[in-house]
Amino acid sequence: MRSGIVPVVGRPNVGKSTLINALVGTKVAITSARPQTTRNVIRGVVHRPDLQIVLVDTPGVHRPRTALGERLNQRVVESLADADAAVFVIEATAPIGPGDRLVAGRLLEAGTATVCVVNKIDGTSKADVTSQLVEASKWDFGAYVPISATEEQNLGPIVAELEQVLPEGPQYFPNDMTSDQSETFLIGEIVREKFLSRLREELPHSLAVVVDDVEVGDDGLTRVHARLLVERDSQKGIVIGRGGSVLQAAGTAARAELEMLLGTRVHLDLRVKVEKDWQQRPGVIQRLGM
Ligand SMILES: Nc1nc2c(ncn2[C@@H]2O[C@H](COP(=O)(O)OP(=O)(O)OP(=O)(O)O)[C@@H](O)[C@H]2O)c(=O)[nH]1
Ligand SMILES: [Mg+2]
Repeated sequence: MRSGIVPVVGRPNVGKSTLINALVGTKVAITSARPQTTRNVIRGVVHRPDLQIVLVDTPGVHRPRTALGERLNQRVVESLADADAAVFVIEATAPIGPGDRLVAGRLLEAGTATVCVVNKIDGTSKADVTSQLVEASKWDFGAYVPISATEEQNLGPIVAELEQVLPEGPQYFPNDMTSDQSETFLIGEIVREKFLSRLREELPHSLAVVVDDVEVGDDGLTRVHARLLVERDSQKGIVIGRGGSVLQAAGTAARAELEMLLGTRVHLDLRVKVEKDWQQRPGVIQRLGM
């Protein structure tokens, strides 16, 4: 069989995680309109007859302002070191910028066989997509594929291109495994996703979710205990919202999705805790698996 490790790279918010979920066929990574949603290196597996593609979701490459930011960028560069190929995602809805060029430069330096994907073609005109493809082809990557990850448009050619460049190799994951992350990790991420979409500006970057306990009861009820970490006292109130409105709405949305994921009823116990400047503290970053 052909198989390989394929990092999916690009600047924040271009749709890397959305694309991985679409290719894998199930949610392995959370997505949001906020940049820097992905913080951990997550593997999602595409299974086809005689083909296994291990997609590696990576944090968006950006200018680092914190210890966490620096660590995230480092992860991306490291991910290229043992890559068999890469998927480089840019978006059709915005001009190619310094962030895209930075990632392109890294890929060309590393000499990784790369499929350049122009995402979000549903959000702009054909003419814009064409000019973006022309602009991007100056980088001279092996293949270019215009797609919409949300509409699942034109994803087949990505798999076909990767199949051509991947070597003969082992089956890395069993057939029924689509991600290397634990259920507990995904539970925490789903909770974080529901808050990201409800919080504005800088706060999303200050939020982390720690799942302390998942108890499966005999009564068909799963009890999930999680802590929401924020960096400052002032942020605590924002995460809770006026009269508990944010906590309530995000909690309800998270519980609904967790019930689908786990196939049981779910009781979600959320606490908000201030952990001063956790992003600057390597100990905390490590504890969160980042
Ligand atoms: N219109 C449109 N929006 C998309 C498409 N793909 C992704 N998005 C949206 O773009 C936003 C970012 O998507 P993500 O998948 O979280 O992006 P990412 O590259 O993983 O972002 P980071 O993890 O922050 O680096 C979300 O709001 C998605 O719904 C697409 O094909 N079309
Ligand atoms: Mg992501």
